[in-house]
Amino acid sequence: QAAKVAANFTPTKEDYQKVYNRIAEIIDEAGEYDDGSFGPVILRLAWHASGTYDKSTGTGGSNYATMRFEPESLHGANAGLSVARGLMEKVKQEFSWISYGDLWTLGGVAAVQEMAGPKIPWRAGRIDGFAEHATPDGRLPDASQGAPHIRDIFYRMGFNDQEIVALCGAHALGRCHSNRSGYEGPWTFSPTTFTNDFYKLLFEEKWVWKKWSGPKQLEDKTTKSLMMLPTDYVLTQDKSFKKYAKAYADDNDLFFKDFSAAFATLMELGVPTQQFVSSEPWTLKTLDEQKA
Ligand code: CCH
Repeated sequence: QAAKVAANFTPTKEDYQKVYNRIAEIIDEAGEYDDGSFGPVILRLAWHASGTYDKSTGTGGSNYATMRFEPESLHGANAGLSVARGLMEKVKQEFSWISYGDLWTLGGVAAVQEMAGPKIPWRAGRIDGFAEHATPDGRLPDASQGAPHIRDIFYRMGFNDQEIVALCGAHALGRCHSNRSGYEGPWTFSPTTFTNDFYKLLFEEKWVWKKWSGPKQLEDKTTKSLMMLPTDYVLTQDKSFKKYAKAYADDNDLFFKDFSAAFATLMELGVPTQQFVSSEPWTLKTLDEQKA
């Protein structure tokens, strides 16, 4: 451990695999928390740390891990992510050499892979920034809105319609918490396993507005135990989005391939190319693969 804090320590792929492994262990140590995994909330941290990117100004993105600072940490969209930042802080105590941006995005990669998702190619090289790099509120999507808003937000990051729809398939995982976003409930019956069920359910279930005092959200007519946000439902209503959502509902391999590519891009938003420690991305192993 002492060697790792020495100034001349240059971490290798193996060192990052050790960090990955520690995150993977923590994902599994959730006990009674939510559906028994910290994976979804760790994934959401990685996404919100990256999704602030604005291609026209080159600001935001994962490079500086600015969600550590107020007011970004207090933005409404980031409610509840202190849970994930706290878990990542435990990892940081053990591997002090890693930057927060690398740590949080590696968390996103570990979450997807450990929850049976596709492999996500990943590169190290983000550096810690300062409070003045923090981004203004309003850069992350508002779930109550429609297709124009989703396009405004994701086009600003540089994504196209196909990538938008692929990325939103992450809602196969996790749930909404009324004390965080105001919305309530999971999208799928297996919220800790990465699948294309989000798209399948969008088309197979009949979705009706939930009658409650909370924000407008949909529930499945059959069991009333699943939910969709207005922005999720738009993926079946907008002609261009619908084409991709249908394709992912019909073809899990296509979804995995497209999600992996779009998510790898998302994790690198805002990071100057010359900062990456390797030109070729690394594919890190799951805990299961290392047992074999
Ligand atoms: Fe999301 N997301 N997301 N989301 N999200 C929420 C939860 C998760 C939107 C809104 C919400 C992506 C895109 C969008 C996850 C990953 C991704 C919640 C509930 C809202 C609201 C938060 C709460 O109450 O805890 C909107 C709007 C969009 C796009 O328009 C993308 C892209 C990703 C990742 C690639 C994950 C995972 C969760 C579950 C978190 C948890 O704690 O279980």
